[in-house]
Amino acid sequence: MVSIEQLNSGHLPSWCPGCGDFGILIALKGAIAKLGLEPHRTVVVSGVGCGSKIPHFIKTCGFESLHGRALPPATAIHLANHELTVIAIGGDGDGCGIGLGHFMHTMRRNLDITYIIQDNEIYGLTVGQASATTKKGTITKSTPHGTPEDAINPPLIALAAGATFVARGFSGDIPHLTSLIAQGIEHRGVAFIDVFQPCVTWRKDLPYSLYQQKIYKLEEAGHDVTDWEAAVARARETERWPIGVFYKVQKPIYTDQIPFLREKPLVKADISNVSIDKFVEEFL
Ligand SMILES: Cc1ncc(C[n+]2csc(CCOP(=O)(O)OP(=O)(O)O)c2C)c(N)n1
Ligand SMILES: [Mg+2]
Repeated sequence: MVSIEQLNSGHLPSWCPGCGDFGILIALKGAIAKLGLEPHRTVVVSGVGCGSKIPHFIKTCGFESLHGRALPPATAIHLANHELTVIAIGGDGDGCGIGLGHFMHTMRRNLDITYIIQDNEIYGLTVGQASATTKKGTITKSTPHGTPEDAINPPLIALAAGATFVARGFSGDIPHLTSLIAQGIEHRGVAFIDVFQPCVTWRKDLPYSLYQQKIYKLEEAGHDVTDWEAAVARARETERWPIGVFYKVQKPIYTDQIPFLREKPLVKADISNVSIDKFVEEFL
């Protein structure tokens, strides 16, 4: 068992005061503590961005990758040792812009990993350009006349790509977000969680109070999490913003379908009889 305090890395976040990433960090630590995960068997993998600094602030194994590349190393770590708990996390720019291909392919593969998008609807670290989730018409540093493009809807992408667990949380509701992350980690299969994360510096037009006014909880609305079409309809809502679990079903996971991975993780495979020289000769 590990407490939230024991998950403190000793490095203090340099996020702006009031940043929604603080709530996500607390919720992630809370979920790991709640599930009793062992820090040395838990890996937090990120991309590049303000939010992607998170592996520095949590005392588990961690890897900060390149921009848009949280999911490829997370996939590799999982496939090398699927007994580890792998949590990939990154911004909306990271996952819905440069990393969108990885996002969709990871969802369709049903790898048993969790992917969290810190969705502040802006490129935070590079000081305020519109991202793929910035809503049409929004004025940002890079779109002084309002962004002309329709925004990407991350839960809808995950549902379309075949994810088996799709949820949305709000960094201003830490107990609810903690529960969603814990449910995502516990889910056998890929779990996607989009998190409304206010950016208090570059999205002053999207404050905590607006989220609080707009959001409602799916679990209080009689939503059936096994109904894909109902999940799609909820994910497409714009007047009110649902949070909670949109969709959750069981399907065979990736590693169960590969005979040698079903038996044991790759790191435990006996390679004493494998001649590396033979491979080198063949491939070089
Ligand atoms: C290949 C590459 N392209 C662009 C950048 C510059 N860059 C760094 S962070 C970032 C966007 C960050 O936005 P987001 O992923 O939403 O994270 P946030 O800072 O909002 O948490 C960009 C474009 C980079 N580091 N690498
Ligand atoms: Mg962002």
